[in-house]
Amino acid sequence: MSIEKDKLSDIYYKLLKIRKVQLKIEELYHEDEMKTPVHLSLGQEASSVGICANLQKKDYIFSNHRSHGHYLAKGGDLKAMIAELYCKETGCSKGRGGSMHLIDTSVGHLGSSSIVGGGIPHAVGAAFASKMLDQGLVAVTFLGDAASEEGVFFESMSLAALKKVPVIFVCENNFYSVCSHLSTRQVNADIYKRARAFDIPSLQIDGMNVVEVYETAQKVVTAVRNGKGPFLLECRVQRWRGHAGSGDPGAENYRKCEDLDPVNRRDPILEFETYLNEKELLSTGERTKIQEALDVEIEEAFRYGQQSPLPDIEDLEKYLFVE
Ligand SMILES: Cc1ncc(C[n+]2csc(CCOP(=O)(O)OP(=O)(O)O)c2C)c(N)n1
Ligand SMILES: [Mg+2]
Repeated sequence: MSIEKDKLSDIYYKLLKIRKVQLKIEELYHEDEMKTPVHLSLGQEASSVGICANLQKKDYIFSNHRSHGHYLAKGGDLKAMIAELYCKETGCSKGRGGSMHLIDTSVGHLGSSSIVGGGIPHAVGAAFASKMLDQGLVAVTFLGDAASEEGVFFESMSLAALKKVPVIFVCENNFYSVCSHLSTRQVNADIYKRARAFDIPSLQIDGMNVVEVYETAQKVVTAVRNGKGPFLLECRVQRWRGHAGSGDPGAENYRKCEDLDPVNRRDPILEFETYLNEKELLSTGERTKIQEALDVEIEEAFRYGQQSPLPDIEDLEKYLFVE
C-alpha cells in the first residue's frame, strides 16, 4: 500500500511535534512553573499519530492521563495546550484542568480523563449519538493496559457490541500500570483477546511502527464507519520514561527492561525515517524544513503559555456546577 505524500508529511510532522513538545516539557518542568502532573508519552508517539491520521476532523477522540500525544495527533491547538500546562486562563481548559484534562472540541477531541478508564464509556456514548443521528462519525477511545482491567471497559464493550456503535477501542499496551508490570496483574497479556467475549473483532499490532498502525487503522476505521460495529486494536508500545513527572528516579529499580535503555529501545521516529529513506520518500531537505518550522512553533507556544495571564481570583467558582 502506498501512502500519499501529504499524509507522510503530516505523519512525520505530528510524530516530531509530539516528541519535541514533550522533550521541551521535560526540560522546563523542573522550573516548577507548570503546576500540573505530566505523563509523558515519549516513545509512544506512533500509536496516536497512526490512528488519528485516518480520522476526519469531526470524528471524536477521547483520551486519558497520558494525553499530550492524542491531543496533538488529532490537531489540538498547541498554544492552548502549553498554556493549560502553565494553568493559564488561555489554556484549553482555561487553566483549571492541567495536563490530564486537555480538550479541543473544534477538532473533535472531546476530552481527556484522569480517571483510568473514564473516557471509554464517553466514546461509546459519542459513537451511539453519531449512529442515532446518522452522522457517519466514528469515536476512538485511547486507553492504557491498566484501563483494560477496569469493569467499565467490559461494560462498554458489551453495550457497544449490542448496539453496534462506531467506536474503536485503542489500547496502548506499554505493559505498565504506574510501576506494576502486566505479568504481575494478569495471566494473559493479549488484551485484544478480551474483545472476543463480546464478538468484537480485534487485532494486536506493533504500536512502535507508525506505518503498521496507519495501514491497520485505515482498514479498521473504514469498516467501523461503514457500520460494522466496534473494534478493539491493541498497540504494543514502549513507555520510555517513568509513570509521571519529568523524571522518575525510581524507574530503574522497578523496570529493568529495554524501554529504558537508550541503545536497545526502539524509536518510532527513527524507524519511520528509515522507512522513508528506503522508499526514497520525503527528502532530507523537506524533513529539515518541517523540523525548523516546528522549533519556531514550539518556542512561540511556550512563550505564549508562560506570558499568558493566570485566571482571575474572582473567577474561582466560575466553572463550578454547584446549585
Ligand atoms: C480509577 C482510577 N484508578 C487508579 C488511578 C491511579 N492511576 C493513575 S494512572 C494509573 C495507571 C494507568 O496505567 P495505564 O492505563 O496502563 O496507562 P499508562 O499510564 O501506562 O499510559 C493509575 C493506576 C486513577 N487515576 N483512576
Ligand atoms: Mg500502561
